[in-house]
Amino acid sequence: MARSAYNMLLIVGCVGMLLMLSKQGSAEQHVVGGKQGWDESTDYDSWASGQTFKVGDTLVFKYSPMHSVAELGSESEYKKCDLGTATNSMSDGNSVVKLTKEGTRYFACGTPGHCDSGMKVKITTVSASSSGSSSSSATPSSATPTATSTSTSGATCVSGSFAFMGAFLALLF
Ligand SMILES: [Cu+2]
Repeated sequence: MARSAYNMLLIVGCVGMLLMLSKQGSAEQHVVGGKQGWDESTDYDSWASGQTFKVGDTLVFKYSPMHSVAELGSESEYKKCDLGTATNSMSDGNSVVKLTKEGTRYFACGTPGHCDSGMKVKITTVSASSSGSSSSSATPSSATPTATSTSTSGATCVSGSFAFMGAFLALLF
């Protein structure tokens, strides 16, 4: 009797915690380039492949005044670093871009020569409901962050269950 009540609580607490986590984790902020930020020394392809960009997430470009951010209209402009038709040019040093829909967007630094030396990034946004696993087939390296977040929420789930049980026991006695 007591044992099954304990199990029930564990399950209810666990499910509740996971639901809360999935709601909180729905909109993420991606600092482009990670700790390095937006500069010439970062490998943006490998940075982007380790991230899952979902509709509703935001990109944050952090950079010094020698750089800027310009959005390019197409894959070919991105490949050629053709900044002639760039839209949405930003130079405030802390540029926030909201990913409002699925698809691929292209960004490059507007300072002459920087895009050609690799200061550009391609962001592919997936629907908010798709899990990290759907994109992991295309980008194998995203498997690592997915595994990390799963184990983190697992640990939170267990501790959350104990907190839930504690609250319940406090009500009883
Ligand atoms: Cu630059």
